[in-house]
Amino acid sequence: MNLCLFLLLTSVADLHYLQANLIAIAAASVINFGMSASWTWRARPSFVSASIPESGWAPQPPVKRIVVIPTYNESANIRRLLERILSLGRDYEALVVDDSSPDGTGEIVAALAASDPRIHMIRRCAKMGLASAYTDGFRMALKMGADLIYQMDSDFSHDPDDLRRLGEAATASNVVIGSRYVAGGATPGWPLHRRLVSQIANQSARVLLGIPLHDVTGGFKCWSRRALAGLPLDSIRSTGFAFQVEMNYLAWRSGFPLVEVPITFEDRKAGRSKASLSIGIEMAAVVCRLFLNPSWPGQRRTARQSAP
Ligand SMILES: Nc1nc2c(ncn2[C@@H]2O[C@H](COP(=O)(O)OP(=O)(O)OP(=O)(O)O)[C@@H](O)[C@H]2O)c(=O)[nH]1
Ligand SMILES: [Mg+2]
Repeated sequence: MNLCLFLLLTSVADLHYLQANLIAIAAASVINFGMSASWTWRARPSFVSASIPESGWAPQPPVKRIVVIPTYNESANIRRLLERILSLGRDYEALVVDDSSPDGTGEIVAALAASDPRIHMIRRCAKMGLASAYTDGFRMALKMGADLIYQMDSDFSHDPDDLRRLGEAATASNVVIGSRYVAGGATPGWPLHRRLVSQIANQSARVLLGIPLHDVTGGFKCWSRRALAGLPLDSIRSTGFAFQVEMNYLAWRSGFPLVEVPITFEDRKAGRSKASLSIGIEMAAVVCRLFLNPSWPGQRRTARQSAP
């Protein structure tokens, strides 16, 4: 497997030998370890049927929808993004969680919020990572009385128009994931090596943790109030993008059915990505931690008991 991957990466993706070899070794090890573990010596995690909440959700209009958007240096995108979200309807509100972006993103949002009561902001004093930006935003959205809480990037990788489809699917299920890897989903323009890395991360998380999703690492989601309030957000230990996997894991272990809605993920056109090698390493570490220590706080407190 290692050799095949190595040959594929050097011939098709045109990677340097050293890079190709490292990626091939890592991928082969993870796949090998995952397959051995799940099929030979590890029992699958099991549900406690009493903890599975009803999948249906019957919102009473007007529905309060809050879109939580973490930002760091997104001044090129944020104004247009907020306009697009708010144009979807009066029931949409936006909550930006900005980490004192040096490029003035926070000032733009503050100015817009001064004239539009549907725009809110949490301003944090320094760059503290995606995970805590989201958990702070989720807690605030719940306090504000949101019925549906959406999460999305601010770089137009997630199409604001898809919020409608995610929200519609949330009437049948408490947790809706925008998925690049179900029929109808797409990642146009991605080079082969990026597809490979993304697939390896997804398959590893799926096989090792058993999360029944095609897109475990994506960040475009819609949560019902019931689901989000039922998750032990205080137990999240990720700081970066691994947060997306950890939240899916918590939701699944809480017994919430996870529904995937196809999305097209576009690469950002403006601003700079914050993705880095250390974030990738954290993702691998979080998957290993959850795999090796499948006990988690939600087991002591079922979602049905804790949801308001
Ligand atoms: N508040 C806050 N937001 C962050 C932080 N890191 C990233 N973000 C935001 O999280 C979202 C996703 O980050 P991106 O840089 O687009 O990373 P990505 O989508 O994984 O990578 P690309 O596909 O290369 O864009 C963006 O809206 C960022 O501005 C952070 O430390 N704090
Ligand atoms: Mg992005």
